[in-house]
Amino acid sequence: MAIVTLLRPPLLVPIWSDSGPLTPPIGPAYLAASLRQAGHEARIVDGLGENPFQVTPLFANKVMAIGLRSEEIVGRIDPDTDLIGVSCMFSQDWPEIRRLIQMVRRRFPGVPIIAGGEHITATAEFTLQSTPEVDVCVIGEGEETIVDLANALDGGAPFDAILVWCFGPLTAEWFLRARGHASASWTTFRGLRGIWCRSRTIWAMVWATA
Ligand code: B12
Repeated sequence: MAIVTLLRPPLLVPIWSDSGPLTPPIGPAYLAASLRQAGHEARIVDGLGENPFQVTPLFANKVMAIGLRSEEIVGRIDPDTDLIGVSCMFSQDWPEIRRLIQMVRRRFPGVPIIAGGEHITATAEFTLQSTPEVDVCVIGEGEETIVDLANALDGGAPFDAILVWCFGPLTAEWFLRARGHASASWTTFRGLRGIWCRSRTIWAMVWATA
């Protein structure tokens, strides 16, 4: 059993905004349910929901972060966690999410960090290039992929036995292909970093081992 902690960042809105949508973290909830069904332990730190009335000005007072501050989110991560997943849904949140990820990496130097969500799906290659703290970017829906990753980490699916989709270096062309086919590859988790997503029915696969 792997202990997986899923992080939802605070909500960022312009400083002039008079509201921010308070919504439940459905994506992380789905991931947590999948992990639990697969026998793993899943915990969510809901950066918005755990303190929805706290407002923190950020970035020279241009935006407000609603919810927990990133430092507080990091403080709520279980020290025994085996895997940390960060949900990145909105691109406007990315500058703060990146700061959060960097803090997580400092606090948990040996724990794999995976990122997913709408923003990551659109910018996986950029994320890997610009944010070395991220080990894996998951494209698209993450329910199956996160279980695969937790299984791999847990030893249930030995890395060497995992069938992977390899598409070579992460070029722009490669990424467009991945996006176009709503699919991805596994090139990571043992030192290598990469993009991984599942849709084995569509992708023209090259089978390989990690
Ligand atoms: C519902 C919705 C809303 C709702 C609720 C938003 C919320 N805070 O939850 C409302 C109406 C409030 C809303 C508002 C906005 N939205 Co909206 N919204 C959606 C919509 C239609 C569905 C999102 C959803 O709930 N999906 C269902 C859940 C289960 O899926 P999910 O969250 O994506 O999670 C899955 C994967 O992403 C992945 N995943 C997610 N996190 C993680 C983490 C890890 C570790 C892993 C491995 C995987 C993973 O696995 C999950 C399970 O499959 C999407 C478009 C779409 N079809 O996806 C746009 C979308 C997310 N919204 C978008 C935008 C731009 C906005 C607004 C900024 C619009 C505006 N100008 O005000 C605001 C921002 C609001 C905010 N900051 O909260 C864009 C985001 C693009 C971007 N790169 O930033 C999208 C993609 C639409 C689009 N194509 O333009 N939105």
